[in-house]
Amino acid sequence: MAHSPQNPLDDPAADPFEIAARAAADIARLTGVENHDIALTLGSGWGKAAEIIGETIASVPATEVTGFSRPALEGHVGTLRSIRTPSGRNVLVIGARTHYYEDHGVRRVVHSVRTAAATGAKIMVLTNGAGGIRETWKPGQPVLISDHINLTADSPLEGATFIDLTDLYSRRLRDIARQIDPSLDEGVYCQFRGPHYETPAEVQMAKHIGGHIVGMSTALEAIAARQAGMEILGLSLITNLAAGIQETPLSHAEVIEAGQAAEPVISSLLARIVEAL
Ligand code: 8IG
Repeated sequence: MAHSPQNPLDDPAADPFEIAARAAADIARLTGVENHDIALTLGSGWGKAAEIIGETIASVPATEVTGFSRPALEGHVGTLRSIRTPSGRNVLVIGARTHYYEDHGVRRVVHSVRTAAATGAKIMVLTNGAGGIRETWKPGQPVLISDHINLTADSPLEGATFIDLTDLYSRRLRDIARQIDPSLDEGVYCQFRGPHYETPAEVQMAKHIGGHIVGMSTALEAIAARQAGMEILGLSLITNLAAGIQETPLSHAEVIEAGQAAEPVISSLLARIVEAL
C-alpha cells in the first residue's frame, strides 16, 4: 500500500466494540490464553509489578493486536502480557496506554479497556502517576482513587448512552486494597487534558471543586470500563505535589525519578492487592 495502514477505530462508521472483540480474539490466539479474569493498566511508576504478579505466559507487541496499531512513524506502543497468578487467575497486563492528549480521539484512548472486557476480564485495575493536591501526601506515595472529576469535556460513550457512575471506583475493591495496606489514603482524581501540567490557579480550582489528585489518563478509561460492565480499582502513585502545592517547579525528570524510586514498593503492593481481588 502507498500509505501506512489506518487504525480501524478511525473509521467513524466502525463499531468500537466489534473492533475490541477482534482485538480480544487476537490476544487469545497470540497468547494461547482464551480468557482473562483481571486486567491491569500499568501507568508511570507501576511497570515492575508485571514481573512479580505471577508467571508471564506470553508477551505480545501491541502493534499485533487490532486497533492498537498506529502509523509507523509514531513508533512504539508497548506490550500486552498474559500473566498467571499463584492462585491460577489470568491477568491481562496492558503496558500500552494511549493518552487523550495524543489527539487520536477517545476511542483509541479506551480501546485497551474495551479489549480487556472482551477478553472476559471482570475487574479493571487502572494505575497511573499523578500529582497530589493534599499537602500531607509525599512523592512516592500510592493512593486509592475514590471518585473522579472529568475535566476533559469529553466522553468515551457515543450517542445517547446513559451510564450510571455511582460507586465507579468500587468500594468493595478499595476495601480489599486497604486490607493489604491499611495506610492507603484515598482521593478524588481530576483528569485534565494535559500534556502541560496545571497552573497553580488550576490546581486551586481542582481543590475547590473537590479534587485531591491531578492526572491525564484515568477518568475516561474508568467510564469505558463501567460501560463494559467491569468493576474498577484505581490507584495513583503521587510522583509530585501539584503545581503551587510544592514550592519548586514541576520537572518531568523528577516525576520519572520519583516513580522509579517508588517502583519496588508499589509494585509489590500491587501484586499483593491483585492476589487478594
Ligand atoms: I506523574 O501534576 C503526573 N501526572 N495533570 N498533573 C497532571 N498530571 C500529572 C501530574 C500533575 N504529575
